[in-house]
Amino acid sequence: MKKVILSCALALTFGTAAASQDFNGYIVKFKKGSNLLEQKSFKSIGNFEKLSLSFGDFAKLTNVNLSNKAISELANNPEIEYVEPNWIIKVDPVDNSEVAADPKYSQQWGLINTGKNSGGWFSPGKAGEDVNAEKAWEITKGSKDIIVAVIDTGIDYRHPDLKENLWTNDAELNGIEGVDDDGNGYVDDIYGYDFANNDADPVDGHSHGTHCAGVIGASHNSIGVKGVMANVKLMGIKFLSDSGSGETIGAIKSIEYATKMGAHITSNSWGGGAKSEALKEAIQAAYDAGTMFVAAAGNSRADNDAKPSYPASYAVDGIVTVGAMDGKGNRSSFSNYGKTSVHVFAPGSNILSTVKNGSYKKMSGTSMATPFVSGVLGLLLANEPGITIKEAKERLMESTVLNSSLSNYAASGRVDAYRMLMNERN
Ligand SMILES: [Ca+2]
Ligand SMILES: [Ca+2]
Ligand SMILES: [Ca+2]
Repeated sequence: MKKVILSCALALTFGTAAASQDFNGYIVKFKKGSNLLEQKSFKSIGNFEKLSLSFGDFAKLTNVNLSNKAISELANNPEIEYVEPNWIIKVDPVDNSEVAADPKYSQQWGLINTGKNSGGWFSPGKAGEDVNAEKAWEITKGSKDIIVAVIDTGIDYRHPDLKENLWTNDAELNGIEGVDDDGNGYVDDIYGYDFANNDADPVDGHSHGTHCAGVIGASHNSIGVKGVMANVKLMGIKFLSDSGSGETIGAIKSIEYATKMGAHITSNSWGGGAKSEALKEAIQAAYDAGTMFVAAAGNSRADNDAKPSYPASYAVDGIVTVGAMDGKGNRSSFSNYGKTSVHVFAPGSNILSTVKNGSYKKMSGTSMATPFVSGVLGLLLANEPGITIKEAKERLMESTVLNSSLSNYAASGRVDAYRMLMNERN
């Protein structure tokens, strides 16, 4: 009886999803001890890429077009836990302003909103509607002990404003070319990994990931912009291609890599596809290992309480979902919201940060609000080593400023790094 229910549910998911959501092949989860993958008859179904993850044995099934009946049969195999589509995932859409921006701190209203921040593509804001970074920096500017993984389109790790704050895998940095020096399963992964192209070079050919990285941790030096954290280690994990799209399976591998390599926080400015059990399990496994998952609420102007947006809406405690606000402290017009499912708001309109090839640009999106929160949480973890991620999420949410303009849109309000560090609570 259980199997019938399962396959019905599966068919339903596929039926509704296929109409609106793209996917590439399938993710298969095997039950413990299954040796199906070794069996010849099973291999004839299609091309299986075996994946042994910390939370189970999986395979990515590609080069095959399965009928609903074939999928049901597969799902009903007693050695298979579930089969689901390998969704296509994209960077949250952003306004890619081509206007060259002068790299000046005075334009970074999200850090310190004077109400007069200038710089071309910016309408006057309201003083104080920011994450209160300058006051927070009197307490801490971060620490090189904190690793924040940017899971995105990669990072321009040669960017003069980022290169001092990059995570490196020292065993590989000082190791032998062509050899997996630290035995983590990946050869020459010095700055992170590229799961879009399956190589060890997570350089950013898009700019979205580099922009997020700069919001978190651009150096406080004499050039360009400042990150929320002056000191941090940024891990570059790429699963979104240079055109900005990727697959669920790449997201899963990225989260597993970040967790394994000791990231405290993963910053996730992407979304798309329908629900994936395997992706949820990856986020849960990261949480169980002590890694926080900060997620963009999405840019569809939609209510996530009514219609879930993934990965932001998975029911995993470690997820912090971030909406975007503008320089006046109002919800950015594009931002998703949710009285229960969106946890906090942060600056996300007209955000100046680093982009590829050593440049700077303004972008807008919940994609930009997300790294603000990753950085703010990084300050807390740096200042209070040993704080649990559950406590950190509570501190973040309970110390927000409860703008009336945001009160219908989130479980709390606008992030305030200083109040959070001072343990001020609502
Ligand atoms: Ca390695
Ligand atoms: Ca090596
Ligand atoms: Ca700088």
